[in-house]
Amino acid sequence: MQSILSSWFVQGMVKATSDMWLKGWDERNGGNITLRLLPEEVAAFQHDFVAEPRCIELSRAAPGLANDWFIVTGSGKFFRNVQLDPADSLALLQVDDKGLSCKIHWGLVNGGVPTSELASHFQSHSVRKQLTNGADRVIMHCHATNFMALSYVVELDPARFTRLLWEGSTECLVVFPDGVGIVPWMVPGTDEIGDATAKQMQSHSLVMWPFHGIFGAGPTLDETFGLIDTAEKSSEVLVKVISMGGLRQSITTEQLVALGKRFNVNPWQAALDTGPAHVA
Ligand code: 2HA
Ligand code: ZN
Repeated sequence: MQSILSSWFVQGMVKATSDMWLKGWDERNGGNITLRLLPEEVAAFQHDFVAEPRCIELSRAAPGLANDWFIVTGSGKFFRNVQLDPADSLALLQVDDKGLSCKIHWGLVNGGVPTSELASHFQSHSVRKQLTNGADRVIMHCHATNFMALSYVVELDPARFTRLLWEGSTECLVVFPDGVGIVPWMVPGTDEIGDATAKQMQSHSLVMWPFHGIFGAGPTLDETFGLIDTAEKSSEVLVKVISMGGLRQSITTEQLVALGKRFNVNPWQAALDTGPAHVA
């Protein structure tokens, strides 16, 4: 019998959290990941489940996720430590048939609860699951350093900020043609920031939490990590460019349109229309 520790989803969470730790995006207990799983993917590991699963009430009902399975990072757990002891840091849970609570079937062996950002994750999962016909299965949050740094100096307008990132690296428009949403600074771990984030997830796969970090949505752990990594790479270039005195030349609107055509993506019109990026 295969141990759940060697399952693709536990190993995938180990890889994602380890890579994010090495990137410097997840100091201490910063960051959280949730991955939606299909019943047939977890069925083979029932022999590792606890006999009496603990039940956790959800702060906000998630009827769109009724009966769904998730593997999630634990509240207060360090990404650095997931690779050392996945069973202590991760939880495998199933939402009940009304979307009001969830049961922890594996993990958090030394106690604890799922990520403090479960509200933002579940509200965003509900939106992305419906929007993508079930294709999106991952919500990922971290404190990507350069992306955060930009939030202190750029205009906090989603179309203007998207345009800036698209110009910061040629890959960006192809990887996130829907652009980046922005919520106001809000207290983390609340239903309110969850609502605001999920609303942005209706039209963007990336959302900025100013002075805090980034939320990304995608079909797999690799894709979602890659999405955040691409936005962070462009942010790093832009931090350097702005530190050297700002943009002297950049990718033009016509070139961005050509890029979209070549790679068969539909760039967010508002970010094309807003005109060339500049940072005051
Ligand atoms: O889990 O990153 O936003 C720690 C956080 C909260
Ligand atoms: Zn955070």
